[in-house]
Amino acid sequence: MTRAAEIRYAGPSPLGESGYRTGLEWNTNSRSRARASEIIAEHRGGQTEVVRDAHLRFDWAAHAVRSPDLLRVVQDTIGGSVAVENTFLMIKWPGRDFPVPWHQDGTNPRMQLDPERSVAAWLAVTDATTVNGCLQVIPGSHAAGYLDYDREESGARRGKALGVQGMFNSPHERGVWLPLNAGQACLMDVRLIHRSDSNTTAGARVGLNVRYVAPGAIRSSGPHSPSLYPLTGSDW
Ligand SMILES: O=C(O)CCC(=O)C(=O)O
Repeated sequence: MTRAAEIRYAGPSPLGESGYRTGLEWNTNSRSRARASEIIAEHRGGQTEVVRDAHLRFDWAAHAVRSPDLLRVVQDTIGGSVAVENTFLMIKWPGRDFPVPWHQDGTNPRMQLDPERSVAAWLAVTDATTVNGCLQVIPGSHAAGYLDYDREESGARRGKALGVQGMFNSPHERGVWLPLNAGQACLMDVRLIHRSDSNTTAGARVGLNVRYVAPGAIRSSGPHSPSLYPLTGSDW
C-alpha cells in the first residue's frame, strides 16, 4: 500500500546543503570493537537481525546515545533539549539477504518528524564498509521533503521495511557511500534518502540507529504517541 506524506516539509536542512555529517565519534575504536564482539556472541545463535529500543535494553546503548561528542553535535543541530524517540540495533549477518531499501527516517504511518527539530544518527559498532552494508545516502535529497512510500515485499521475519515509492533498491548515480570505522557515527537529516546493502563479507556488521528529537518535533498520525527518553533540557 502506498502512503502519501501528510506534510512535505520541503526546504533546507539544519545539517547544510548535503543533509548529513559524517566521521563523528561515539566511542573509541577499540571499545566499540570489543562491544561488537559481545553483541555478536550474544545474538549469533538466534541470528537476530533487529533489536528494537536498544537504549532501553542495554546499558551500552543507553551510554552510546549520550556520548558527549555526538550529543554536542546533535544539540548544535536541533537545540539544547534533546530526547531519544527511537533506537534499534541492526545486525547484518554474513551470507544473509538483508538490503534496506531507499527510505527517509522521519516519516512512517505512525508519525512525522519536523526536520528542524529532529535528526537521525547511525553509529558503527563494527566497521561499516561498502561490502558489509554501510549506508549509502543521496546528498541534498532532503530538500524535496517527504516522499510517498510503500512497504517492501518481504517475507523476512524482521518485518517489512518502508521504501520510497518508485525507487529500486540498488545503488543510485548520485549516491554516496558512508563507510565508518567502529566507534564512528554519522548524522542525517530525517528526510535524507538512504539505504544499505546486504553484507557480503565473512564477519557480522553491527550498527545502532538513533532518532533524536527536540520538544515539539513529533506530529503523530493517530492515538499512539511514541514514548520519549529525555537526555538533556527540562522541557519534557
Ligand atoms: O543499519 C542499516 O543498514 C540501515 C539502517 C537504516 O537506514 C535505517 O533503518 O534507517
